[in-house]
Order: sequence, then C-alpha cells, then structure tokens
Amino acid sequence: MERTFVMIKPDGFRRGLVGEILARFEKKGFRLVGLKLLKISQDLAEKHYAEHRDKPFFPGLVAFITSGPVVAMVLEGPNAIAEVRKMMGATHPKDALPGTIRGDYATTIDENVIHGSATPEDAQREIALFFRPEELL
Ligand code: YYY
Ligand code: MG
Repeated sequence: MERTFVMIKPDGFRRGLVGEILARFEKKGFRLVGLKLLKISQDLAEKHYAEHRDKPFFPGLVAFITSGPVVAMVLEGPNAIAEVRKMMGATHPKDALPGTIRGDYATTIDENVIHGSATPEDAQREIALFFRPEELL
C-alpha cells in the first residue's frame, strides 16, 4: 500500500472537473484518505513547488496555483504514486495521451489541471504540507 498527494488545480476547479476527476480515481479503486477544498497561500505554494524555485516559470506557477480554490487529496492503493501519475498523463498536455486526465482535459502546460506526487519522498512531504495527521482517515 502506498499513499500519494493529488491536487486538482485552480483551472480544474474553475472548469467543474472535480467530480469527473474524483470519479476516475474512485473507479480505479484508490481509497480516499484525505480531502479538502482550500485556497493556497503564497507561502504554501512556494513550499509545495520549492524544487522549481529557480526555474523561469516559477513566478507564473505560484501565481496560477494561488489564483483560486484547489481540491487537495490523499489517495491510497497499490503503487498509488506511479499509477496516479500514469492516469494524469505527461506534464505537457501535448504529450499526454488521450484517456489520461491531462490528455483529455488540458491543452497548455501552465494550466494542466492536476498535480500528483512524483516520488515517495515527495508524497510524504506534500501530504504533510497539506494535511494534519488527524485529517487522514
Ligand atoms: O510534476 P508535474 O506537474 O508533471 O511537472 P513538474 O515538472 O514538476 O512541473 C510542475 C508544474 O510546473 C507543471 O505541472 C506545470 C508547471 N510548468 C510550467 O508551467 N512550465 C514548464 N516549462 C514546466 C512546468
Ligand atoms: Mg512535479
């Protein structure tokens, strides 16, 4: 069993894709362990995306991710980290296959609908950033 952190980004929320995306993960068989709607602060955005701090797209990324509500969740299941990344599709929607979330719902890299942890270390760090232990059921 593995846990991963997943977030429907502001574009996904704004476009009414929350139910559709949650349904995909539920139907796949992942267990919802934590779930919340929140508006990310500047500080949380910078911590969450710390690995990208020096990239040219960082300011735009932080502005985007703080621009409206997001849906943060923790999903649990066998190989959840890699499986969720597979279901999300490639980072750039032009490379994301049809049938993946980004492949089906996104066209540009700066608004690509969803985030999912990339590694077990990222998952642990991101879950702790967004959820208190007692919020995970
Ligand atoms: O983990 P993932 O979201 O698939 O990609 P990352 O390489 O970690 O980048 C995080 C986030 O940054 C990406 O989802 C969109 C944005 N981004 C961008 O706006 N422009 C880039 N050239 C690269 C990434
Ligand atoms: Mg990443």
